[in-house]
Amino acid sequence: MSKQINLLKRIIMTDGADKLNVDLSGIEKIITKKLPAELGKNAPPNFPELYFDFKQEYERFKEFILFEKLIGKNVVALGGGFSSGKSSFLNSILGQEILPSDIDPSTSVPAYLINSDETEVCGINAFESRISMSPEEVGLIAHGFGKDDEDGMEVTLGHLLYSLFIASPNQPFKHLALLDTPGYSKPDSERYSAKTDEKIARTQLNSANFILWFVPAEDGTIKNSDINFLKSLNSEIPKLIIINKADKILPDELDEVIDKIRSTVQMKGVRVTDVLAYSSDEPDDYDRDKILEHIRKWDNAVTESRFAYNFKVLFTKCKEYYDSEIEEKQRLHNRLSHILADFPSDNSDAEDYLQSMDRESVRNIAELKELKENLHSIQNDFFTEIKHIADAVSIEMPEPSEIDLISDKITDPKTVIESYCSENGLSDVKHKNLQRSFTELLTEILRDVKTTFYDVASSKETEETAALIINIMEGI
Ligand SMILES: Nc1nc2c(ncn2[C@@H]2O[C@H](COP(=O)(O)OP(=O)(O)OP(=O)(O)O)[C@@H](O)[C@H]2O)c(=O)[nH]1
Ligand SMILES: [Mg+2]
Repeated sequence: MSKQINLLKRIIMTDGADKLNVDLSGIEKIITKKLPAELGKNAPPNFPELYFDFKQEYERFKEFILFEKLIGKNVVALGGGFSSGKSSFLNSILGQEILPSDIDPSTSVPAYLINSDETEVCGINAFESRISMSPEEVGLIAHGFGKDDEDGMEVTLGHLLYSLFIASPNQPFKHLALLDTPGYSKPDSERYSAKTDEKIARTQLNSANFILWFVPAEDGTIKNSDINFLKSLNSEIPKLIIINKADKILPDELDEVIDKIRSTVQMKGVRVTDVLAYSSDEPDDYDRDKILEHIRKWDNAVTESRFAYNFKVLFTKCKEYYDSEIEEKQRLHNRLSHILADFPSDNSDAEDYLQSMDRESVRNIAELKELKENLHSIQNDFFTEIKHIADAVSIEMPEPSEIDLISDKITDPKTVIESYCSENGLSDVKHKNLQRSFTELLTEILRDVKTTFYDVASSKETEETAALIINIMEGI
């Protein structure tokens, strides 16, 4: 306990000496004041969720500033249900029991692991100060100060920390940050704070460049909640499913589970790189080498930071909403103008009423257009400010003028080919099979060429690629 108290003192009594050296007040004013005040007017119905994700993305961005060794690294995030063995997997890959693992939910703070010549551990507290820690102290974070008899709640040091950074020579991937996250589901959600909830896990995984998703082998299948969660993640981020704790079932059963999960994810439309088996208890017996091969490939992949794309989602969704509202009001205005043009002259009350409706729709259109312009100017202010900060700390970020060029709708080739086929009457079974294999091939090739291809390729280019493939298919 005295060790915990000592760490607690350092977490809460920090003098702030190791604070951020960049001024974030301008950007935070935009995020917390200007954005909700302006965009909150006539906002899309899902604005609260979009705004939540946006703020979370900003928290991820801040982590890169707080721990500058993350800059330039590809992030591989580990996700999955609680106790699916994420932390044990990392310990086993590192050959070092650095992360706490337990039958109870044990990871309460997201932890980034990077390669470094020297071992260094630090945590970020609620005041955004850095607290240096010893590797042994990482284990203390998950443990509490004893459960309260009344509600069974336990306060842990994890409640006081935002994130952890562990640099170690045992982390073998020089260009990767491995991100251990708290399980997205908890056994008894009443007892766990919102801090560890599904939404946070989602933004953590969506900010990553690659995802390892853990499914315990003894579950025998992939849960619907996992499928729904995976589907809610950006489909462009490569995802490798790991059937973990493979030692807990018989080899024959394992083969069946792998086949079942492969077909389930395919049937449910979740695009995954592969489904492989692992055991931290018996690492040599399963697909360790294949998993490491994927991770090594990711270590050498050239990726683009996801920040700009993820920040843009909020602006894009608001713009799409304004556009659809403008379109609807425009249609109403056209219809009313049409009716009023031939309106019988003997019914002036009705005509007055329709005219006032028409004036209202014209006013609405003007207001929405003004909101759209404001939106663009806030987008510009936001990206100008964030670029300024990003430049100061060498985080890659496009110029504000380039933001509009980031593809709004990320088009996956399968969808493009499928819609092309149905529009062109090519949807018979034979073509469907061909279509699937070509799409898989295309997806695979493009993923190897450049993971972020779809972030930068305009949908026209993707469509042209798809059309070319269909031409080849028709020639077979
Ligand atoms: N038999 C077996 N048990 C394992 C394996 N991997 C993890 N475990 C056990 O499963 C439990 C949970 O492991 P963790 O590594 O803490 O799981 P986690 O996904 O990090 O859990 P949270 O951080 O709470 O979400 C622990 O008791 C581990 O000892 C494995 O490969 N085989
Ligand atoms: Mg864990």
